[in-house]
Amino acid sequence: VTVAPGAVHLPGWLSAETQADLVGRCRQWARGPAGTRRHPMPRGGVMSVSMTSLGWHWRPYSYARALPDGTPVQPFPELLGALAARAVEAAYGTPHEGDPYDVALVNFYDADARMGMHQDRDELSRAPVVSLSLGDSCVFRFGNTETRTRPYTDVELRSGDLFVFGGPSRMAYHGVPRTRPGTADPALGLNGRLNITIRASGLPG
Ligand code: MD3
Ligand code: FE
Repeated sequence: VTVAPGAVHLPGWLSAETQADLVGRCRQWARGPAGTRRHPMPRGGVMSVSMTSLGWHWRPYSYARALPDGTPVQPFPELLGALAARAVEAAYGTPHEGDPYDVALVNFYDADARMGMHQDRDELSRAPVVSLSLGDSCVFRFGNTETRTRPYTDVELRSGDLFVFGGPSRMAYHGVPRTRPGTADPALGLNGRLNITIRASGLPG
């Protein structure tokens, strides 16, 4: 389903097996030395979403090779690079060309977590962002490139959904106004929502 030019939503793209596999891997990544953190925001407060960065460390609002305390970032899993290439091809029907995928951000949402409207502009590359959702459903708000306010479209994201944001949608404002606690399949064993975004930093190797 094309939601806007370059924004393609493929519901249920991940098999149940791949979803369960990714949940297990996210748990491992979150437990690593460069694992989950809730970032402080420059204007005060702390993000309600817990994040783990792979490949490059995202700290508001730039990428670094290591955490502020010097802990090295965990490597970018080639599994996610391969998944991103398949995702772009599934969404657009053409192979991914351009900057290689080298960053993944794993976001964990508990029942109260939200993400305010923002643009993703910390990457030097304009390669599409690949988003994979696991666990609880959420309301995903897809806006415009000019303002963080209306017009926007609310889309329900469910476990297994793929969303690819490229072209003119790459710089659109977007956010997660709420999740739907308790909607995850109990068999997945995840209490909350995980979102994996796979990106090209555009930074040198
Ligand atoms: C549209 N994550 O990590 S994924 C983020 O569900 C982020 O955790 C949300 O926004 C989440 O920055 C939304 C969907 C998404 C991700 C990246 C985008 C939409 C995007 C980049 C450009 C435009
Ligand atoms: Fe974002």
